[in-house]
Amino acid sequence: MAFELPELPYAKDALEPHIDAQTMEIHHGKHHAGYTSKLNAAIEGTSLENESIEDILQNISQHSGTVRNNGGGYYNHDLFWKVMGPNGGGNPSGELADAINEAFGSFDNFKNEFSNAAATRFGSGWAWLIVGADGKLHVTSTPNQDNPLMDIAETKGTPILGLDVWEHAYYLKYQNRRPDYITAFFNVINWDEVASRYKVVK
Ligand code: MN3
Repeated sequence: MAFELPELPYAKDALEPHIDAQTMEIHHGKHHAGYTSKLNAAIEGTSLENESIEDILQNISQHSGTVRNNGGGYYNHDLFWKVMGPNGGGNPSGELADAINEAFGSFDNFKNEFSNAAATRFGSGWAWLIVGADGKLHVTSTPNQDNPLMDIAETKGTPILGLDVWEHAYYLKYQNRRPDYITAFFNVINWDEVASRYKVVK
């Protein structure tokens, strides 16, 4: 069974002005589509066709670099689209807000730590908010299309928020100004989605 490119949960221009429509169109329609089709080509005719993407990622050390890069790209972008939205931004509430305060001291401290992880990831990669094996929230980052579900990740856990800091995610609008893109991301985070993911994992 092949993996399918998920539809964007909103219009391509819905995140304007923070993330522009052209970037969304290319990022989803070309980049994410490319990871999906390359993942499918790499697993065709193998036992991985019957596994969930999470199971594949959790045993990624046993699979090829092609599966690692494209399986990560498939999963990471699916999460990325869903944790953003046109009515995003603001602050989390409820038990997610409590967990952020407990782990980082305050929402502002979390925001600084996450932004710093995104800004200092050298080259291409992702910044994450994860639920670790200890049940607590942590900020981490990974190179390329790796993610914290992978058994090879330095810091493992279940991601509930992710930010793509590959240049393809921001260069058309922000050029080399990655920090401006990171600031803009906080205006489109769908905290309800992040909170419901937290509820499932914790
Ligand atoms: Mn990307």
